[in-house]
Amino acid sequence: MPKLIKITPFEDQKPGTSGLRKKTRVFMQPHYLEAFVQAIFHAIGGAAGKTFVIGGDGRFYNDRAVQIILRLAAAQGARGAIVGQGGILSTPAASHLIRLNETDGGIILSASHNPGGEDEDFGIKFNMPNGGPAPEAVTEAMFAATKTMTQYTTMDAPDIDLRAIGSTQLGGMTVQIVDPVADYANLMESLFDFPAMRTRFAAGFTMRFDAMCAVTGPYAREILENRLGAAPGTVTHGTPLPDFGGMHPDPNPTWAHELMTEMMGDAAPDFGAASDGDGDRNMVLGAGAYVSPSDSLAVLAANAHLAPGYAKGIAGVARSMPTSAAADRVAHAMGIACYETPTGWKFFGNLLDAGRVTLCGEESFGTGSDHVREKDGLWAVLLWLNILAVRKQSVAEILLDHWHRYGRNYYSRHDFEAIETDKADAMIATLRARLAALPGTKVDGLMIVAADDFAYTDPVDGSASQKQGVRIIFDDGSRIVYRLSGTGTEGATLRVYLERYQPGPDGLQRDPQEALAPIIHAAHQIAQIHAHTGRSQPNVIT
Ligand code: G16
Repeated sequence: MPKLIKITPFEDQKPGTSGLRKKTRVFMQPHYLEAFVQAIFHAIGGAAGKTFVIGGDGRFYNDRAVQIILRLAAAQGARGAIVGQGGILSTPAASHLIRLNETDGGIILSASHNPGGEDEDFGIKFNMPNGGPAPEAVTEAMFAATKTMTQYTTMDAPDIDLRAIGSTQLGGMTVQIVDPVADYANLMESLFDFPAMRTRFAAGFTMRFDAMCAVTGPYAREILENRLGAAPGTVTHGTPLPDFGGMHPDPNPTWAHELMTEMMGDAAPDFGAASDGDGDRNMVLGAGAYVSPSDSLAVLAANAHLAPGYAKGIAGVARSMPTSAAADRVAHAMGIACYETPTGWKFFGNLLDAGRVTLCGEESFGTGSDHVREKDGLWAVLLWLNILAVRKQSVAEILLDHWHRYGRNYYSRHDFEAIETDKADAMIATLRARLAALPGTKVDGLMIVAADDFAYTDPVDGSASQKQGVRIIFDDGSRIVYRLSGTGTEGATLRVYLERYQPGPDGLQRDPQEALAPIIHAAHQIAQIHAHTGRSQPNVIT
């Protein structure tokens, strides 16, 4: 029997870049998760008669949250729920299940790359029937609903056994527990040249995949070790743990330091990769070679046709504004469209649905294609593997060849984490107030030719988004972008994105920090980072 629970509305349930992310204990408060799920149902016109995919990255509270969501959905007349066994689904696998089963959307539980545990982070987001994150109009409707949410409907029912694959009933709702890996692995096999990759592994090609004790472990083991024949032990930290083994599951040089050390060492495997908490991010490395995410997108765009799923070519490429313009150069040379969107995978959805682009990527270690509507860590790793298998060159050789052909967009992101929010806001406000006066002025001898706050109008549905990052552009095309992260849960994170183009053929193999040094210095001067925040050094550099 459905039962109505009266509550006082929560005032802090505003979704950020990718859903609602908070400390786990915030979500564990009575009624907190329920209120947000009720707001999701409200924003999509109710749950009655609908089917949803439900799953998460296995972090602390994942299992309990799945049970809560199932009870709300069943009590409100949902027809069905497709749940990953154990409540587990990587974000790209959830996106695929939504599309494969043509459901009315899905609820994904994850705080992505943020640490997990009772004292760490938790998150929830809704994905649309196209498999992609809810666009801003829908997340705004959810937020509006939370502000007046005075009741929700649930039911008294015992927990479902999430480990038992098969169908069961919860009230009038059919709950189908599915293998979280199989359909996703089949999709990958349909896109890539598995025989070529198998041959390569059989010939002694070596790889390390660091799953960071997060959700991709079982996916990577099945695909890399079982289906492609990579040596057992290729996948490390392959068992998902509720606290990710205390690791920070963010695949970047700072947090995936174990993999970095191995790949930069004397006994490095041929190829290295890591993924994040929910499996949508990736970092890619060769022996002695780090591939920046912006370069990765450009290399994948230039070589995608080598994989069977993209043999016909790609329609276009999209990147988030702070991502480097490396992919633009490839698109230009190929004569295909290139789009620049705000940060957030949700902004790629319309372009993918409309067939305007095939590949998308972001500097924040996200790459994907139109096979799902999320970024996809293992997909990117497999496309790289496919390219390596066909070209029979090393990662370093492929990178160098790419830079010789297109020039190199030196790129780095400097993060200043856990700044006091009011100080970060004041810094950005001061910067915004100065934007009109900056063009025509010099900083450290560098001439500023343009300064603005990025605004975007979606070319498909005309929706507009303002204030998506402050851009400072110099006369040689170099660029600084300042943004405050929309995914943190503690204070503010200032992201400073730095880029400089080197045409080549000389100067292509410098250390990015050294190549960008004048721009880094100018970035501190222009925004007065130390004066505003007390910080003179970033704590994460990617
Ligand atoms: C999310 C979004 C990405 C975004 C990233 C960083 O990724 O889906 O589109 O680039 O956050 O956003 P921010 O700079 O606002 O922190 P994920 O992997 O956290 O879901």
